[in-house]
Amino acid sequence: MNHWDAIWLNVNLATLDGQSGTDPYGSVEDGAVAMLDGRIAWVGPRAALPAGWRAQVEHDCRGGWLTPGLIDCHTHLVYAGSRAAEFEQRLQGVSYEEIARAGGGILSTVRATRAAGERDLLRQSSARLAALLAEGVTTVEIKSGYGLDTATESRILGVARQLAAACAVEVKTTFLGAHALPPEYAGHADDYIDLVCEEMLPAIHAAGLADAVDAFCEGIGFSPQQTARVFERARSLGLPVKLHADQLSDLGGAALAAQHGALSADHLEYSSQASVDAMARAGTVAVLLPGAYYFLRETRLPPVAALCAALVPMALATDCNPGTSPCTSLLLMMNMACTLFRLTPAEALAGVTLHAARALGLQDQAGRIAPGLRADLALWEIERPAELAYAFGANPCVGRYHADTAVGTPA
Ligand code: DI6
Ligand code: FE
Repeated sequence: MNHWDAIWLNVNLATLDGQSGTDPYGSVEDGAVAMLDGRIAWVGPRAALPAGWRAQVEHDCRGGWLTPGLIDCHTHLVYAGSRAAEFEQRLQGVSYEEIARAGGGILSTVRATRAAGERDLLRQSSARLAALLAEGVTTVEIKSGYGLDTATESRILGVARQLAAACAVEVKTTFLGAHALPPEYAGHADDYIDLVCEEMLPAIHAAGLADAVDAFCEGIGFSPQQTARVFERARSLGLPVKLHADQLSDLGGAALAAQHGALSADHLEYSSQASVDAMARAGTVAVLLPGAYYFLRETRLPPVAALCAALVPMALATDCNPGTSPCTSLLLMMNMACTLFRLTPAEALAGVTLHAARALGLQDQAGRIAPGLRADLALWEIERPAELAYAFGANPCVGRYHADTAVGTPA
């Protein structure tokens, strides 16, 4: 008995499991974790290890801290080109919405992405993914939304699937056809939604390219009615939904998402108390995106106190995208969530593990160090877990272990 594939020793654990008021990290000092067949087989204090255990590989963690592998639950990381010129325009005082309405913004990235070949898209995206992984990320969600036609949306999601195969990372794909109105449908948004519902979504679903469906419900995006149509089609195909909600204005997006049983509602700067209450009732996770808040120089804060009071789980993500968050650091997002949104460092860590897993429907697979879950782990050279949110621009990750890489490999 107790013959394991690998064991981690000489280590402290932030398990994020069984969080209590006194220790929100679920800490185990001088702990041990064992893996069998890619799953966590044992976790606890080293002193409580069963007698006679054996393991093929012993990882000496040199007194560092092991956390669940980090989960970036909201990215648009497969795209081509850059929007540095728009950044310069915005710094001159032109707003994000003005740029979008003039045909720039998302549509400028759509032009670059449609023009890019698959290899080029893969190369540009791999570099961004590598930066995330270097900080201990083991699961990443990747959205489409820069194609806005069936062929390009499929190419983006296909590249996301290829990245998963190539990089020892769990990838969850999300179809975001309703991200912006493509130029060929200008003035005909309802017709584009017909295309999304009747052609794109069924084709992408049939090809097995989407794990979930998202939309951009906003003045410069799609109306609540159009969003509801996309959600109804997604649900009819058995796909879970999530939503870019209340980022620039309050269209009641988060409440709409909750009514459709969404896994998450994301951004939320303009969400009302009624939306927060609807999310709480539906069990919809709030995904906060401090990178977009910061980069757009937004001043309206997401309703963090109301979310906490309503016990809505708060996840954090990079929103990695060329227009509002050209960022590949989940650790930086943890710091910003504390400094800008007043989360605690423990809430920030839960936001990129425990709650991020729930935002992807993976709560039984990832996001905690607990028996039966995937052995996705990150090892940090730190003295206490709060250091992960405290230092910005530093990367104390010294090991990244992904369940599918047999016995786990250091970063
Ligand atoms: N909201 C965002 O922050 C990203 N998409 C969205 O719906 C930004 C996309 C972009 O500007 O390229
Ligand atoms: Fe986004």
